[in-house]
Parts: sequence; structure tokens; C-alpha cells
Amino acid sequence: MATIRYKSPDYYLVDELLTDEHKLVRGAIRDWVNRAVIPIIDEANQNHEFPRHLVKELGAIGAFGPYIPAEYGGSGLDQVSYGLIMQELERGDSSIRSMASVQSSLVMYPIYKYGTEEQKRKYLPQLASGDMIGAFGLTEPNHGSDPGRMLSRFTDEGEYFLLNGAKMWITNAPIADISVVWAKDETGTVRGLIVERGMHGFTSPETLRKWSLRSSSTGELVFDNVKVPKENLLPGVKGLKGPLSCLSSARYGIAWGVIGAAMDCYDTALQYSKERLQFGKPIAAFQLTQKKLAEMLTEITKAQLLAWRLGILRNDDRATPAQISMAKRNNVKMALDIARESRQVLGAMGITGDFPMMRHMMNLESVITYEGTHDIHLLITGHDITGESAFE
Ligand code: TGC
Ligand code: FAD
Repeated sequence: MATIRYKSPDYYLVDELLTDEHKLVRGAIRDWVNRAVIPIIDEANQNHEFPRHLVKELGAIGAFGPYIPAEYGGSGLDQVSYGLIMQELERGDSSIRSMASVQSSLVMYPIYKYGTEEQKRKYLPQLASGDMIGAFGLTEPNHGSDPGRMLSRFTDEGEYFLLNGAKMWITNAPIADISVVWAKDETGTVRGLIVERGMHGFTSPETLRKWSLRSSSTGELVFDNVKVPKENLLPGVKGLKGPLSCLSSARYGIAWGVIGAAMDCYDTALQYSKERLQFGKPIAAFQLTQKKLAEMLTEITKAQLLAWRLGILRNDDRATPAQISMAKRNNVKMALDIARESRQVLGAMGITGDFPMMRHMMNLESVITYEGTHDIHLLITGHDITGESAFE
């Protein structure tokens, strides 16, 4: 099988820019993906099933909250290690990376950054170990790219907050024990609330019949007069910058993650092209195949350098949201294009589940949409370089 012979490309010797710790972390996650994900992932996708048994294993290998300090259950790793973990997980499948992205950047991060000490102690260690699953509710049925216009609201009822509204397209919603939910208070200010499964009036129906991220559990969060204890408010942030700062962390992880999907596609196409004979020659000998492979490797190399540099900037807390948008947008499109091109190299074989391209391609259609669409990220860059917002 192509996946077992997987060899990640490193044309510009980017490995020389990594520390021993980075390589150790990457190797450990790669071994786990080979062992635990690759053998089951096609079947899980074909059956539209979330491989729930992997959650505790993801916790055990340190994939949840790798940059959260050890005292709260994390591993205290740097941002490049976090990126490499995302890269290796997404080589397995974007659904597995999504699970880890949401848990780490969209649930643990806001609790760590904006939560009380009690909230951190109560939730972070359990999220890190995978004993608890989290979700992040920002998008609403009528507000996706424009979350600032959200309709979800809560009122102060003295002893508790009363929450009403609905979130849609939420990763992990049907299986999450807790959800970090962004809603407006009586002054119209966006605040974060931790909503726990079992709270009266809270339901989380699953979104079915997806052609993308079929091994990820997606659903809605519906709040019908949910009484949320006051101690579940995240006190440390007010306004849209709260959820958007979490997105910065998750988008950064995606910029790395999709490189893994692209590498898997490229490596599979390269191996296949050397073995598949047509017109009496390996198809790798034809110029048009070489053009495809050479362009794939060029784009992967550029994406690697972008992600690595962004990681260094993030380690110094110098990466701007607009720089992160540029990397998310570029790298996801790069991976999607490579999934499509590499699928062509395999001809008819490329449409089967014996090879990963179609699965990656379908997954990446979600990845290019969530965490800000391809066009929204272009507009964020446009805003940054011109000073003019095209949103209003
Ligand atoms: P705007 O006025 O631009 O910003 C409001 C405030 O937020 C600040 N800010 C940020 N802060 C931190 N990180 C960022 N990335 C930030 N972007 C903006 C900004 O400085 C401002 O602060 P302040 O202090 O002045 O109030 O707000 P806007 O309403 O004009 O926003 C426009 C826009 C388009 C940039 C933004 O709303 C946006 O990014 N839209 C895309 C929505 C999106 O990405 N949704 C993702 C939902 S979660 C998800 O998809 C999870 S998928 C999970 C998985 O399975 O992996
Ligand atoms: P819309 O905002 O309706 O956009 C539709 C089209 O219009 C897009 O092409 C967009 O680029 C374009 N458009 C919109 N505004 C403009 C503009 N000003 N200028 C030019 N073009 C514009 N959300 C969460 O909160 N939590 C999650 O865990 C989560 N997980 C997800 C998992 C999956 C599988 C998917 C598919 C989505 C998930 N999302 C999640 C939601 C995701 O973030 C949104 O789908 C995304 O932000 C886009 O919103 P929308 O789908 O409502 O599209």
C-alpha cells in the first residue's frame, strides 16, 4: 500500500530548520497515524463514521493542547511542534486534524486564555486527555462569514444566564461534552459561555449526508431558554476579538495541516507514476506527468516555508491575523489543487478508496470553507495592505 511506504518530501531541507524536539514530535505522531489512522480511515469515511475510539489515543499522544502548559494537562510545546502535529494528523485525514484543532485551538485555548482558574482546572486536563470532548459555536444558520451579526443572545436572570439561539455547522457538536459558545449579552457585546451537555433546553442534532469530512461529527447547537450558570462565563474577553483570536490559532494549525494532506497525495502519485506502465513506459517518464509532479513539489515546498516562518513568528507572538490568513488561504488552495492533480495521475484508480486522493479532495472542500472562506481570507489580506475594508 502506498501509505505504508509514505516518504514526506523535503526538497529544500526544511528539516534542517527543525529542532530535535520538533522531529521527535513529528515522528511520534507519524508513527501513530500509520498505526491507528491509515488502516481504518477509508472504511470510516465510506461509512460516514467518526472513529470515536481514537479520541483517547489522541489525548495519550499529546495531540490536544500541545502548547498549553503541562500544569493544565498540555505538553508546553512550541508553535512549530503544534504545526507539525497538525501536518501529520491531516496526512491521515482532515477529520482527525479537525478534531484536534477544535479541541486545542477552539476549546482549550479560549478556556486557557480567557477562563478563570477554576474553569482551567475543571476542564483543561480532561480535554487534554480526551476524557472530555469540546466544540466551538460561532457560526449560525444565517451568519457564517459575518459572525459579528450573530443572533444568539443571553440575558442576566440574577442567578444564571438565559441563553437562546442556534449554531450550525459545528464540528464535534453531537459528541461534545462541553461547547464554548459565543453569544451577545444585553448590551450587544459578544461573550463566551461554556455550555455543558445535559443542560435543560440544549440539543445538538447531527448534520448528515455530508460528502466532505465524513469521519468528522458535525452538528448544530440549539439553545432554547438554557440556564447557564454564571460561573460558566469566560470573563477574560469581550467582543468579536474573543472568537477571532481562537480562529487565529486554529487557522495557523490548518496552514500546517493541509501540507500533510498534500504530501500524502504527492507521494502517492509519485510512487504510482513510477510503477504504472502505459505505452511501454512508466507514466513518470512522460513530460506531462513530470509537469504535474514538479509543480506539486514546488507548491508543497513554498507552503512548508510559509508555515515554518509563521511558526517562528508565532513563537515570538509576532504573527499578525492577516499573515495567518495568507498562509491558511494559500496552503489550503495548494493542497486542494494537489489533491485534484494527483488524482488525475492515478487515472481511474484515483477515484477508489484504495488511494487517499478523493478523500483528501472532498475533505479539503470543507477546509477551504471553514475557519474563513478562501475569499474572506483574500479580503482580510486586501484590508491589511490597503487599509480599506471590503466587508462593509
Ligand atoms: P473586525 O472589525 O475586523 O474585527 C473585530 C475585532 O476583532 C479583532 N480581530 C481579531 N483578533 C484576533 N484575531 C483575529 N484573527 C482577528 N480578526 C479581527 C479586530 O481587531 C477587532 O478588534 P477590536 O478590539 O477593534 O474590537 O470584525 P468584522 O465583523 O468586520 O470581521 C470581519 C471578518 C470577515 C474578518 C471576520 O468576521 C471573519 O474572520 N469571518 C470569517 C468567519 C470565520 O472564520 N468563521 C469560522 C467559524 S469556526 C470554524 O469554522 C471552525 S472549523 C473547525 C474545524 O473542524 O477544524
Ligand atoms: P457564507 O458566509 O454564507 O458565504 C457563502 C459564500 O459567499 C462564500 O463563498 C463566501 O466567500 C462568500 N462571501 C460572503 N461574504 C462575502 C463578502 N463580503 N465578499 C465576498 N464574498 C463573500 N463554524 C463554527 O463556528 N464552529 C465549527 O466547529 C465549525 N465547523 C465546521 C465544519 C464543517 C464541516 C463546515 C463545512 C463548516 C464549519 N463551520 C464551523 C462553519 C464555517 O466556519 C462556515 O461555513 C464559514 O465561515 C462560511 O460561512 P457560511 O457557510 O455561512 O458561508
